[in-house]
Amino acid sequence: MTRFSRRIFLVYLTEFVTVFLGIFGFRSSAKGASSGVYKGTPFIGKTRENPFQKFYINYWKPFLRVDGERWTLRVHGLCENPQTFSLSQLEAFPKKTQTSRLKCVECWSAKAEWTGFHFSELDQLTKPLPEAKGIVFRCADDYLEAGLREDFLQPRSLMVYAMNGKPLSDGHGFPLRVIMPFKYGYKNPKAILEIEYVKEPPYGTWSKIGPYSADGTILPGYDHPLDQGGKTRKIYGGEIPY
Ligand SMILES: Nc1nc2c(c(=O)[nH]1)N[C@H]1C(S)=C(S)[C@@H](COP(=O)(O)O)O[C@H]1N2
Ligand SMILES: [Mo]
Repeated sequence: MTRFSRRIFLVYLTEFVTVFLGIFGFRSSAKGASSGVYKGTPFIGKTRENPFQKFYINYWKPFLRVDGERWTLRVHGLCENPQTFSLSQLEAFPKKTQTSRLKCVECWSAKAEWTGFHFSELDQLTKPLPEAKGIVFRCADDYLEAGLREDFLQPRSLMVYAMNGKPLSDGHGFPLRVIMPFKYGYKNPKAILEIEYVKEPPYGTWSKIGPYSADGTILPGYDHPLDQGGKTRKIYGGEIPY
């Protein structure tokens, strides 16, 4: 082998090993998540296994957990004062706590007590321009969701960092998520990294692919509450009040 072809060979070998490890590394983490071996792996993924049977976890893609000490929330776009916040700055806003049900468009729902702050706290500091009608959220798993600013300003919409009295778990969206109980789960982005004020909300990850509406308001139909044994019941549209 000439020196040149040996170098080419080594480059190919390195690439092959990287791809091979990439595929199997990913597989084993995905398998870990679905068999409930969730803690102890640095990857966060989707799971419905114990201990998550009373509140499933949905994530678009597996991702490395967010480091709360280094994490900052960047708020930018159509506003006078783009700003970056640390978690402790967000925790210093006036606290709001509410119990509400999260309803996935796949039919299950589950209930929790959520604590955080109202979106208007951010608005007061960042001062969105009058044309900023939409808000975009970009998340750690490459998920994107968006909506009308007027919906985020509704009294039941919350920016949440704690669930049932404890900081959000990685699975449920550490360090920051949206809770909007009158919209389907997919309008409740988790593990938020960045917020952008825009003129018009674009389609989010799910409404771009699937038959899910961009608006995401809960429609009349049926629900299967996990905390009540998944029994079928009728719902009437909007927030499920029980
Ligand atoms: N970052 C991110 N947020 C997300 C999702 C996601 O895939 N990635 N899935 C959404 C969907 S479809 C649902 S039903 C809820 C589920 O919230 P949970 O995982 O806390 O039960 O999260 C929403 N937020
Ligand atoms: Mo969902």
